[in-house]
Amino acid sequence: MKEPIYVAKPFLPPKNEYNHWLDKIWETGILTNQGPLHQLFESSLSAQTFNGLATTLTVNGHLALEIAVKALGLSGEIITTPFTFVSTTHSLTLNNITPIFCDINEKDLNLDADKIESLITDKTTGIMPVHVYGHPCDVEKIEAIAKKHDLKVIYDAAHAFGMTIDGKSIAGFGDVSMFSFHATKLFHTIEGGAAVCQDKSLKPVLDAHKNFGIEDEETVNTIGGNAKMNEFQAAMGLSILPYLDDIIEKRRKIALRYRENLDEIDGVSYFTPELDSDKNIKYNYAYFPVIIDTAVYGKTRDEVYDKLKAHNVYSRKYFYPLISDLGCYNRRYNSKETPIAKKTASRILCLPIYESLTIEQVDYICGALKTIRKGR
Ligand code: T4K
Repeated sequence: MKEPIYVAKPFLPPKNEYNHWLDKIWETGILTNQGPLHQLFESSLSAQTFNGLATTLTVNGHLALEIAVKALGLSGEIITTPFTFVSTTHSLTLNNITPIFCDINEKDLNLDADKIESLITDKTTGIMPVHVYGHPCDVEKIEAIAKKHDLKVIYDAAHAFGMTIDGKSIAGFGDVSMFSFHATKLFHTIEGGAAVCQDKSLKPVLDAHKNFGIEDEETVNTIGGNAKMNEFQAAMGLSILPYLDDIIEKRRKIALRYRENLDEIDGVSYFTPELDSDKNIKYNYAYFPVIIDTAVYGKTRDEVYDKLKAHNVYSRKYFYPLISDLGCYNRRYNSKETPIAKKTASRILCLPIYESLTIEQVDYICGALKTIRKGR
C-alpha cells in the first residue's frame, strides 16, 4: 500500500453542506456562546440520537466528564476502570477525587460489575464505567449496585455514540453519559462532546458549569469554567448528523469483512458485542480491537504493531499502558491488582476502521497479518 492506513480517519461532509452552515455564521456574526447553530445542533442531536434526553454540548468530551463530576457534586472516591483513555481518570483526579480501579472482564473488556461492591467504602460517591470500544457495560447490574449503595453513575460513553440497547439510547443509563465528538470518532465536530442526563433538572447545572456559572448578565451562582462548543463545531455536527446511519452501516460492513478474514488467522481474536448479548444491541463499530494470543500466533502484540507499520498500516495499542502504569499514576497504584486489565493491555491492538476504509484495504491489512504470522 502506497498510502499509509491509519487507525482512524475523520469523515468529512461535502464541503458545500458545511458551507451552508458557515454562511449562517457569516450572516449573524455569532461565533460562540451558545449561538443559533449550537442550539439547533443540541436539540437535533437530542431528538435523533438520545431519545430526547437533556443534552449539554461541550467543546470536547473530556470537559463533559469534568462538568458531569462537578454538576453531581461528587467527591471522595469513585470506582472506575484502568483500561481506558487517560481522560476518564484525569476527569476524577482533576476534581480532587481518588479513582479506585476495578478490574475488567475478558468478555467485553468493561468494568467487571461483580467486582464493584467489594471496592465500595464510606468515601465512595460514584461509579464511572466506560463503554469501551462501544461494548455496552452491564448497565442493569451497575444500576442495581448504584441504587443499593446510593451512588451516582457517570458513563464514559466516548466510544458509544449512536448505540441503543433494546431500542433505548445508551445515554439513557446512569445519571450522566459523556460522548466524545473528537475527529477520530465515528461522528465528530472536529473536537467536541456532550453530557446527556436523564434528570432534566441537571441540565441547567451542567450548562452553568460549562459557561462560568453564568445564568444571566447579573447572576452567577456557580463557580464554573468554560467548556462551550463553538458555532464552527456545531456546523460540522449539523453537516455530519444526516450521514450517521450511513457511516455506521459502512463500518458494519468493514467489521464483518475483518471478522471473515480473521476467522482464518489463528491467534487473533475479535469481539462481537451485538451477537453476544441477550439484548437487542445496535452496535456502532467504533473501533476494531483484536487480542493477539502470542502462544498461538507466534508473535507478540508489539511485534505485530511494529511489523504492520512496515506494511504501512498504523494500528494503535488502545489502551496500553494501563492507566495505573502511567507515570502520573504508577506511584499510587499497583496494576497487578487488576490482572485482567493488565493482561489485556499487553495483548490488545486496534486495527484501522473508518467509513472510507475500503474492503480491499481490509483484505490487505488481514493479508499482512497472515504474512506476519507465517514469518514466525
Ligand atoms: N474517554 C475515552 C474513553 C476516550 O477514548 C476519549 C478520547 C475521551 C474520554 C476524551 O474525549 P475527547 O476530549 O478527546 O473528546 C485519540 C483522540 O484524541 C481521543 O479523542 C480518543 N479518546 C483517543 C482514544 O484517541 P490519539 O492521541 O490516539 O489520536 P491521534 O492524533 O494519534 O490520531 C489517531 C490517528 O487518527 C492518527 O494516526 C491519524 C488519524 N487522524 C487524527 C486526527 C486528529 C486523522 O486522520 N485526522 C485527524 O484530524 O487520541
